[in-house]
Amino acid sequence: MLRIAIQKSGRLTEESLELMQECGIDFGKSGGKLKATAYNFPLEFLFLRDDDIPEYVADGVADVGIIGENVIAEERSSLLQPVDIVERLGFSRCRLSLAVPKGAAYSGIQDLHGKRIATSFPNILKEFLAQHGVSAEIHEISGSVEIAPSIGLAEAICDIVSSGSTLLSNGLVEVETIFRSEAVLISRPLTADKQRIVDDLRFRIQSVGRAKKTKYIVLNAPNHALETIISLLPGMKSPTVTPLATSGWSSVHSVVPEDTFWESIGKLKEAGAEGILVVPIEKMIL
Ligand code: PRT
Ligand code: ZN
Repeated sequence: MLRIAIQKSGRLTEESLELMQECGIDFGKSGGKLKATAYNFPLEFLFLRDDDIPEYVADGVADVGIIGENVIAEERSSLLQPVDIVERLGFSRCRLSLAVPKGAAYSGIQDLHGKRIATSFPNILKEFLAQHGVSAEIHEISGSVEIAPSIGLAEAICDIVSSGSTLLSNGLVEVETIFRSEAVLISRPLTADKQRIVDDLRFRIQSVGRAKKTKYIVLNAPNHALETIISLLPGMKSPTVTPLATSGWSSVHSVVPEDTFWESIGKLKEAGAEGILVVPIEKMIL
């Protein structure tokens, strides 16, 4: 049995649970429960505050955990046992940025020399400032960092930014991005039995992740255009081509990457493709 720590209630919770579901792992989570056990996979869930997850994994209370990369980067140096990122999960993307009041003179990171910077991420900030040879005073505060300049606590802040609207509504301007974050799966060193379960879980996560980045495409093509159309569809190996009942026409099946999808569709139509169907893929096993 493997124990996974998941945020109890916050920005990571919904997508963490959704990912488990997409991996085919079912369990009953009711209300304020702190623990749950999967019915069909050797996994036990612990629901915790996100800040506690790295320490619980390091101490062995949990074996693995889902956490924002910013939190593990911040806490890593204070953990007594090693904890590693074993999988990037692609959700809860955000950045840790430096921001100054709108209108403040800022021409580069050197302008922060001797200034006070408020943050909840002192370790990441300290490392960034050291790398740039800037010596500033770091004020650690645990929440509402964005109000620090307006109450005279600091000249700049270092905080998590997603859409940027919190900075904007507090009269702040983002001037440097110091860290990019997404949700990650962390693990401590495990016994062979537990490692096998983690490997199985990672295999499922990767299959789900690949499927999200691709679409299944089915189209009809006149046989004279097949060569061009096939060259536009790399597929996993090569596209499947089957004849249609109408002579001179074929049906072509393939997978296309999500990021070049619209570009591919345009080229396929130009080449003579018709009746193009695009279907989501649930899992992609390599
Ligand atoms: O209660 P618990 O301690 O478990 O949760 P928490 O309140 O400490 O964390 P939570 O749920 O807010 O965030 C969990 C993780 O989500 C963070 O560690 C990040 O990795 C990630 N994440 C993604 C974010 C954001 N986006 C985000 N926008 N975490 C916080 N914010 C906050 C930010 O602090 C700022 O106040 O949202 C504001 C900025 O958002 P925009 O959209 O206005 O720029
Ligand atoms: Zn927290």
